[in-house]
Amino acid sequence: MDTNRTSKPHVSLLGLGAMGTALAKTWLAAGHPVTVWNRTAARAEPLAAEGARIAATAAEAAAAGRLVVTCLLDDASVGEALAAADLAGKDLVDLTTGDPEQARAREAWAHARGARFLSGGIMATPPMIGVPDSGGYVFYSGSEEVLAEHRETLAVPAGTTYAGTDAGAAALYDVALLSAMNGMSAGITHAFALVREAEMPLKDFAVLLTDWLTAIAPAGHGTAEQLESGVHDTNVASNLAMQVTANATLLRTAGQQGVDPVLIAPYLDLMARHVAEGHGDEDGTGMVDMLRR
Ligand code: FVH
Repeated sequence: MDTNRTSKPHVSLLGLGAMGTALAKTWLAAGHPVTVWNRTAARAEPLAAEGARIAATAAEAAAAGRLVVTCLLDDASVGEALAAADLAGKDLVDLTTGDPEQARAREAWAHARGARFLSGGIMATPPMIGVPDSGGYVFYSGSEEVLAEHRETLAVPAGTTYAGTDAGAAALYDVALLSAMNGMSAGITHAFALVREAEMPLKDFAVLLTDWLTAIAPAGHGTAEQLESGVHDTNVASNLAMQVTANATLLRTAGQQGVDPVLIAPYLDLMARHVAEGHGDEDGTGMVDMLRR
């Protein structure tokens, strides 16, 4: 081990895919002693030149220090990789994407092996890791003590946001934000399909699109307020009845442009159903609870 890397906490990192490699490089650059393991050993070798110690097995990597971080493909690969590792007395921080139930089950699995557990949901892409102003961060949930003890180390690659004691919370908020992103991406895809052959250069349209989405995004605050108060029909600027009438224009325009409305139709259908059920004077907030039926 590099003798200069002794004053900062050690990190055992399992998984050197695109994200794991970015994490490893950031901790190494910050002067942390890092022991890495990857199923395909060749992916670990370049990190030796940057100061990483390469473990031959996942169990050896886990044995190298108290803080054990996993960043593997999926939850099943975490169980496989750590099957033979002694986790007694370890703090396992799992940054692998999974669903809330998997995170809770992984916490119970870690506790049964004598480890404390913290689940993480990474809200960043690999190029955002270690870049302070990138906007990237990681949701953490589970043991608040583990986060408190390792926060300084965990904050090196990206910001830390604690989501609660339920180990499944980080996964839940991660998935909620990714789901919202997918809805936005569906809208962006549909919008570009509409204007694909139109006069305006697409890069100019992209400016309009980005500005519009940025202006509209704060509507999420109003949604939260209405859901918390249970009042959906006061201060309504754009009622659903009007919106559903306008939606017919959206669908006709898609037809005129030869664009399949498949990406927006389910949402428009849900709006029409809500109006048919007597909620035309509200905005769309009530549809949140419609989905939960
Ligand atoms: N990359 C991204 O943009 C996203 C951003 C948000 C968070 N995700 C999640 O991070 C986890 C790792 O993602 P990744 O980008 O590093 O993924 P890959 O480059 O595909 O690397 C996968 C690593 O997992 C290893 N692995 C797969 N199966 C097993 C197994 N059964 N046992 C042990 N290791 C396994 C794989 O090893 P190898 O193929 O090199 O041998 C890689 O190290 C992920 O949960 C994302 O959803 C990234």
